[in-house]
Amino acid sequence: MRTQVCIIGGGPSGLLLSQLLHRKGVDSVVLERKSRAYVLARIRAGVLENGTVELLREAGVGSRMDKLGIVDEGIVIGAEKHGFRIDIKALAGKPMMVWGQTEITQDLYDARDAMGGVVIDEAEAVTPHDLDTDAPYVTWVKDGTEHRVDCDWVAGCDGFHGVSRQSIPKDVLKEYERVYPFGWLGILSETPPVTHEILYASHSRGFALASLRNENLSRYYVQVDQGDVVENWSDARFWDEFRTRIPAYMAERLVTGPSIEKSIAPLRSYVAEPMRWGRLFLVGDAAHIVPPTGAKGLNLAASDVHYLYDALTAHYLDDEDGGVETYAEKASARVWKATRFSWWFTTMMHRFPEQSEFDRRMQETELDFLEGSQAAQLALAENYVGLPL
Ligand code: FAS
Ligand code: PHB
Repeated sequence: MRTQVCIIGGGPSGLLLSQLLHRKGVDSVVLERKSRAYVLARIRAGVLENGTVELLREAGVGSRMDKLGIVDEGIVIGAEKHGFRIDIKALAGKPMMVWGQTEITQDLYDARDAMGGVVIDEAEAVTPHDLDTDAPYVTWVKDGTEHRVDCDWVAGCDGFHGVSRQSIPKDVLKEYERVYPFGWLGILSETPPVTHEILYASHSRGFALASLRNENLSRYYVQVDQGDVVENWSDARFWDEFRTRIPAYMAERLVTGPSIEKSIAPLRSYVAEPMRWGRLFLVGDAAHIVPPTGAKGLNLAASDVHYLYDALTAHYLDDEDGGVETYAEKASARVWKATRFSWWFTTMMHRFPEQSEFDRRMQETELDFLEGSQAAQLALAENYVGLPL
């Protein structure tokens, strides 16, 4: 088999890149190690930057989002007893879109099928070869048979635990990491959301977040200790804790119900460089992980896809390699800015074990300053809605 771009990973990064390239006549093969059902069962991101919304429309997968997605113009910050709103759209000039990653992945799978895109599921032992030559290739095993695809480029869209980043020599790869001493326990419940604008609540008992997927599907999170497990959290315990941490005016109207999904995600900031080695490009979670506080993970994946899509279409359609040569530098610069914002927002909003009284007062003062400063709110708004691509 031969293709122009071999894409390892069939999550949002891989499927979106494949879809965009195909619409420009650039051929790709997607190799995904899990089944579609497994990929679609993962509950992840919910808030889209404006740039991501535009890219999904360009890929031809925006119609359900435009019909069913919720356009949000602000967020609410909870500060122990009260809350205040930040008018993101008035400050940064653009709104956000609340539309679940699961829906995006479903739309991308459907679009790939409709265009006859090649997405090979349950591909085992996917292995890139000869990445530092002009003739890379990728092998995999499916139903016990080994397969090979020769290609011009390999896009490593295989997430944090994928094979692509591991293919960069140890003496070339530089890694930067901060692991946070807490995680997020998230639930989905078929209940009317307590708020239509995302709530980020800072409370002495810990952080909480209120989000939604639609008018009867709420997505809520509470900060939990590092190493905590879902088995420690009955629905009743979750609801009590969540109700305590959100502003009183929201707690009064909270509708609770059984969780239909409940999981704990660890929080880390992680960046790998370079995002290109030879004929391999790293895209999305394969290259970086951010704490979900700033709603940047999926959006950063989309911005990497934007840069690589531009680069590869210029390479094939205009015989121009400026984008290929500058992909790593441009994508990485934007990754670091989103990493900074996610770290800043996480540090301000969460309780750190053993934090000093001084640190606690700094957090309270940071929130107090944010509430009263137009400049501070503008800085948050610009980052939240997405810095320019
Ligand atoms: P993904 O990890 O989504 O996809 C990679 C794909 O590659 C997977 O399907 C995997 O099966 C496949 N793969 C891995 N190794 C392979 C191999 N060797 N061969 C073939 N295929 C392989 N982001 C937000 O913005 N907001 C959130 O609230 C949020 N919550 C999250 C909660 C959790 C628990 C996690 C883990 C992440 C969350 N994220 C959130 C971030 C998340 O949305 C990612 O940024 C997003 O999935 C990135 O997409 P991809 O880069 O495609 O990586
Ligand atoms: C979500 O809807 O899952 C969500 C929203 C905002 C975040 C993180 C997660 O910052």
